[in-house]
Amino acid sequence: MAMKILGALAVLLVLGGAAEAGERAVLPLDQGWRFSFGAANGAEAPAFDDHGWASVSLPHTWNHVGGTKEREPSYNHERGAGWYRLNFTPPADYAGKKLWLQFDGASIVTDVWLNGVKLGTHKGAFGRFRFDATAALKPGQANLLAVRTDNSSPEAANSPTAEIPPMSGDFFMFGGLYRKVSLIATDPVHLDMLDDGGPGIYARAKSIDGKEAAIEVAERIANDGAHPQAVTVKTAILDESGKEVAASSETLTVAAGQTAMASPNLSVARPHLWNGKADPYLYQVAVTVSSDQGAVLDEMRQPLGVRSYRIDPDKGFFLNGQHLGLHGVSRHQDRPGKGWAISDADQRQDMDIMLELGVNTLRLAHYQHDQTIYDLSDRAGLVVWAEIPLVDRTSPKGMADTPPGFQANAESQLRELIKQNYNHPSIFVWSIGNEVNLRALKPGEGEHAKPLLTDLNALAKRLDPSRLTTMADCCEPGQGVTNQEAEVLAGITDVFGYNRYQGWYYQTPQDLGPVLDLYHKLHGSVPISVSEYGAGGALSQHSDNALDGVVFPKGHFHPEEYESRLHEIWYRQLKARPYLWATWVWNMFDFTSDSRNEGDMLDTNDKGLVSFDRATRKDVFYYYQAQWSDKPVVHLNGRRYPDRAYEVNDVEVYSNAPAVRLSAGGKDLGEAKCADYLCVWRNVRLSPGETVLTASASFSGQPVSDSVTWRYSGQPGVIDMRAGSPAGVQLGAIRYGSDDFVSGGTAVDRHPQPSPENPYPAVPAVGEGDRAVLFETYREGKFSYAIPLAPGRYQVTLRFFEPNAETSAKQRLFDVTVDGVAKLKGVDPFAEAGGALKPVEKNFTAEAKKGGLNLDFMPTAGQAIVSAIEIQPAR
Ligand code: GCB
Repeated sequence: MAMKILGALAVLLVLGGAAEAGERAVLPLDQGWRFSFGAANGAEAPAFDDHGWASVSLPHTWNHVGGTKEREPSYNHERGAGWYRLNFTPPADYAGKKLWLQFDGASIVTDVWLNGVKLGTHKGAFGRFRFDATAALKPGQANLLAVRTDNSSPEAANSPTAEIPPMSGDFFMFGGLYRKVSLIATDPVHLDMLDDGGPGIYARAKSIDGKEAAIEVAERIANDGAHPQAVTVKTAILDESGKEVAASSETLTVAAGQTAMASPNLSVARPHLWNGKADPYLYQVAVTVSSDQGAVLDEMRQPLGVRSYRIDPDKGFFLNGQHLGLHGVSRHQDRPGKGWAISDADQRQDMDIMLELGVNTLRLAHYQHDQTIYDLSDRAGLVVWAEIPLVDRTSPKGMADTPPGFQANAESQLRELIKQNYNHPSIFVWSIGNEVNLRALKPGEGEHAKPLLTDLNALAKRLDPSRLTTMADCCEPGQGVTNQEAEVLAGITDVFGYNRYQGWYYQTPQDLGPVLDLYHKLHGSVPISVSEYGAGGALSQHSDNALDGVVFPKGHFHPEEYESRLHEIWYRQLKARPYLWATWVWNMFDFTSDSRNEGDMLDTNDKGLVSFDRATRKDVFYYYQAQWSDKPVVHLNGRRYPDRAYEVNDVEVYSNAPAVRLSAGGKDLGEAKCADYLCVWRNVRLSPGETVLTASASFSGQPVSDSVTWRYSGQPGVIDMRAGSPAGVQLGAIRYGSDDFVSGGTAVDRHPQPSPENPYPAVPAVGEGDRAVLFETYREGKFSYAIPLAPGRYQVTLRFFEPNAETSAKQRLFDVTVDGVAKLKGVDPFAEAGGALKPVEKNFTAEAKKGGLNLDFMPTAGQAIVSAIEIQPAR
């Protein structure tokens, strides 16, 4: 790009580096700011004394939320006005230039003053915007830039954000100048700087055949000079080596104070297609605006990818005529400590990790991201879903209809999204909303989302007829999802996305496929995708068998293993549905959500495949990497759960090898075949103390292996187990593992659903002391435990109770048998304890055979029940 970027600004230093003819000079304004949070009367005036203010550099936010286990002293979730002041001296030879202040993104409402002169206000936390600073700026002298950014909650009294989407959302709205600010100098005649933050050049391949691509370009040339200007606009298409492969010139006269359009049509012979990750070939559109004397007035380059695509409701996504199965992730733009104020290096690291995972599509949720990530996507060949932050609501709280101010801002954010990103070949769909039928769940709070969505869709089609529109739905009823009040939104946009959490927030993980089939059938002509699916996974929380207990989505126990299991079940169903045009995991990284208090973190959504600090790839990361990337993957699960509750464990590996070999403590345990990228060795017995497990496979003769060290500190032949719970617990000297080795029955947790306000809801205690915790969960029904004990005689203790206070004796009767022989007969917990909610303990000895100890719980009335199982070798 013909741009000169001046080095970091030293405050009060006159900067050198004049803009040469035709070059835009870009002066980064990232250093030397003063900052203060809260009202600061008169802070826009140059004479205002900001000595007491903090010294900060950009990107910056005052908020510090998310990614911690405790409230730390640095925690700051204050929302309101933050003031920034910068004293700077731009080069003297900017005189006579047009000068623009560019903000790459500032949150949420931004007011800008230069030398006490108000330049303007921008509303919206994510778009780029520019103000004309020419009249107020003093080249070669000290200038004072004052900026107020206000991220007040839309629900605060007299909030300036009251009509700016998003009204709410599962992500924290950080405040401040969280992206770059720069001063750009152009000639008075230039490519339009005030076109909704767009580049002023908009190029697309209008039609493509094997022989040529017709490229349509729209260029906006603004004349801010006092006289009409005759200009020649040269448009060239350069190939990757920089060679000109097509060019055209147009001469026009731009009236003073006006903007004129040049609309060249070019043709690229034998176009080299932008073909996703396989070949993300980029051309550039180079536009040169020259005066009639031949002097270059402005120059700019934009990326151009020549590609075509279509999305079929039954067959999915086609790029350049070829089917491409799209699999990827969603991404938010925050980091612990930094919030949204992340660096270019952070953006690149995120992209590197996503590419390491093997994604070929990205949903950049729930708003416009920084240009860096779209640029990187262009170069990596990713298929991007880009969206505006119309989340949860289409109107302020309590209003059913969208008020005009809200509509105007949603439209303005959509214009910014589309114009600023029009030239990115990676972007394929514009999304106009996320879960805006959520409120319809609550009678009386519902909204009429359709009028706004219909208008936004039409606007997107007008601004960019070459791309498809989409949106993400949360709540369409169907298949057991009974929120019948929710509006059906499928069909408003060209294609559609369903955010689905079967098995996490509702229903079971197996319910995902059937509900998609239903929607596919109901909306046969609408291509559908799964725009979100995901589960929480806490790095420090583990389960011996996560599917055998109750996991509360809003609770404090989100075992990492549960996240893995759900993804395995979900993704198998998604892969089996070729009509889905794409799927996106929610989410690539854990992210800030101040409404959450769950898993092992505060203010954090832990559905990432990678931890918030990007340091830890959770096990499930490798499940997807094994199937999406070209990398040979052998990953042993469970490295964050090295202290095992049981002597005998299943060992799992994610791998893209057909089979993997395992050794434990140096002993070869043989090969396991990998079905659906998962290779499992059942009932691996650990030695007392440490056992090193090593999994290895050969990839075209190259060995790849992975090791973990597990420890078992209990006694051989001892099992202490909580039934119905995915979590173990230590009670005095006894370490109980989670529910395991079981088939049948239902796990029950007696706690009410936790909430952020009450993450540990109380439950009436059964029994006294520590042991009461065992009776907070149970398994009931008809069920069996096949406990992998070595042959021998064992002492068995079972603990249970009658959970139903409204019952009486003889309502629940069951036997417990071992290999068909009754050890307990006609157990009646109510009768034995003399009432409900009272603990019962039963003991017997039993023989384990070669296949272990098989306990069968056989109801004869009602359902069998057990809360704890304790086994030790009989003396
Ligand atoms: C959704 C939302 C997303 C949330 C996610 C969750 O459906 O679109 O913003 O973060 O659910 O984790 O609950």
